[in-house]
Amino acid sequence: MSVYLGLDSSTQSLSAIAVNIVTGETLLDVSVSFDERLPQFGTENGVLPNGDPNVVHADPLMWLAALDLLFADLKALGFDFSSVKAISGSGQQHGSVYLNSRATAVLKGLEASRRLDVQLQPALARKTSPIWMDSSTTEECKAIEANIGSRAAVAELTGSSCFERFTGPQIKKFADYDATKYAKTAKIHLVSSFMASVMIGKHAPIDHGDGSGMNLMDIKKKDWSDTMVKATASGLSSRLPKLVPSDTDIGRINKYFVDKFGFKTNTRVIAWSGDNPCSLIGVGLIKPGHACISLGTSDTFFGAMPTPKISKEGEGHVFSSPTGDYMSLICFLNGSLAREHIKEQFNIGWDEFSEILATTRPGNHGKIILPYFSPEITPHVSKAEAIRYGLDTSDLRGKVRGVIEAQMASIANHSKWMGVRTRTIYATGGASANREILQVMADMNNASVYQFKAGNTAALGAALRAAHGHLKGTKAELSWDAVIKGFAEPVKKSIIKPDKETVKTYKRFRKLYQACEDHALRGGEDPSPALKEFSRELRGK
Ligand code: ADP
Ligand code: XUL
Repeated sequence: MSVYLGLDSSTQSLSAIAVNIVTGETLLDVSVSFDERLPQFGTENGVLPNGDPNVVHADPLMWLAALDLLFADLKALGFDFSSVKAISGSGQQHGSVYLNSRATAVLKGLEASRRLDVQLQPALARKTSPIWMDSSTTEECKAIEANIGSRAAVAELTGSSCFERFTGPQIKKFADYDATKYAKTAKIHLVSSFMASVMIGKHAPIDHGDGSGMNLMDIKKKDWSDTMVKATASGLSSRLPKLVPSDTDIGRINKYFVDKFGFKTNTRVIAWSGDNPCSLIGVGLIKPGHACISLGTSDTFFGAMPTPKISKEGEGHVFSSPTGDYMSLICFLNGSLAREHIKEQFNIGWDEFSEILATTRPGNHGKIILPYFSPEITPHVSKAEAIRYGLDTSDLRGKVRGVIEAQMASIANHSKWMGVRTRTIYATGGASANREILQVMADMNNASVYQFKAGNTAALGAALRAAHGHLKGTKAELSWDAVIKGFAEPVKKSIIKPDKETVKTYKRFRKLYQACEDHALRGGEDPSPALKEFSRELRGK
């Protein structure tokens, strides 16, 4: 059997997909939701409640408890762990885990009779992990950029200017404000390398893909940038794991998993990566051409790139891709949680949400909402506040359409810097199941949109990366084209075509949306008269 397992440790859940690379079958697709299955950790949507909306942390022990639970679920389903040749994984990007000097011994000596979270607890130098939703490090970003010289210089060096959620600024904050605990920190992992460390029973390296999201890696040399490391925190260099290419075999599986679940002792582990680099593979974007929009907890827009092209506006990122090339990425924080905010405010289900989208008119009668229910990453908004133009707070139908049109206009407007005319969009992530949302995506971008069979393309990408990495250098080596064939392909029949009339309406809408953004964030002209005019035009149609 040529079975490969991909795990995805995301914001709200841990998922697994297993594939048989020879027969082309997907053998399982399961998930453990943190809020539902691990209520003892007290999370809301996977994160710890905090009085300060800018501070967003999670408990790394919860991710381990989820791993025990997920594998127990697979065992109960009768999954044959001994058939797995290699495992890889995907982690929510940027989040960091701080381990003390006991970690090495703890990782090595994991006992199958005891829970993972209980065993790892004494190895934590910091109880909680700041994750990608944290936006509390503006000061640190400014300080690092000043140390380097400018925002543009940091972007040129690392592929992104300093972002609050990126690991470097987060480490700086910890080192500056919690110096005692920082002194006791022996290794700082990303979510991906932390989970991989547990899988192999020793400190795992960080792959180039996830390493790109730290403001610490030289994006062209694909090695730690001494300049960035020094500008971030003293003594950081020795605390960083090694960097490796994404297809590196990082070791055999820890005995813990052999004894407890029945993996073979020679099951290999391939370096874990970030969820977006994994999704790039999971949707088959191994070459430039198409773009993918992932509607997960965050909404992301990404695509493959042969050489690094950096956003002048400082909004996007360049990451190393699992194929060894590059990928571009833009992240919008107010994704699923903003959609859910409206759904919960009016206590409706996704069916009703979709029905409203299907029965309301594009352009929303000139009503616009800037959906910053949480501080936003793109565009940069530090204060959580949804801003409404002509939209009543109790207007259910207007708000449902408003939030989706806002999200899709924002993605279309803020991805212009890539200079790519996107005619085909691959949609993935939990909300890509919703075809009414995808219709707005198609119309706003004047592009055809396709869905995927696998809901979780990050876990699928991890499974395919496991196969690619494991077979590399053997007689059975597979090209990326061969690896993705039959798995990471959109469902042809799922095509959603743009509607010509709506495309025209949205061309104008995108400009008006931009005007609202300029007014709210940059002191631009009041767009209300133009919105009224737009509303009159819509009525006349
Ligand atoms: P992540 O991997 O970031 O944890 P997922 O990609 O699994 O997130 O997406 C989960 C989200 O998908 C849920 O939070 C929910 O808001 C959204 N979702 C699920 N079904 C639908 C639907 N039919 N319409 C819109 N959103 C949906
Ligand atoms: C990407 C980002 C998010 C996380 C969580 O830069 O912050 O997409 O990876 O999914």
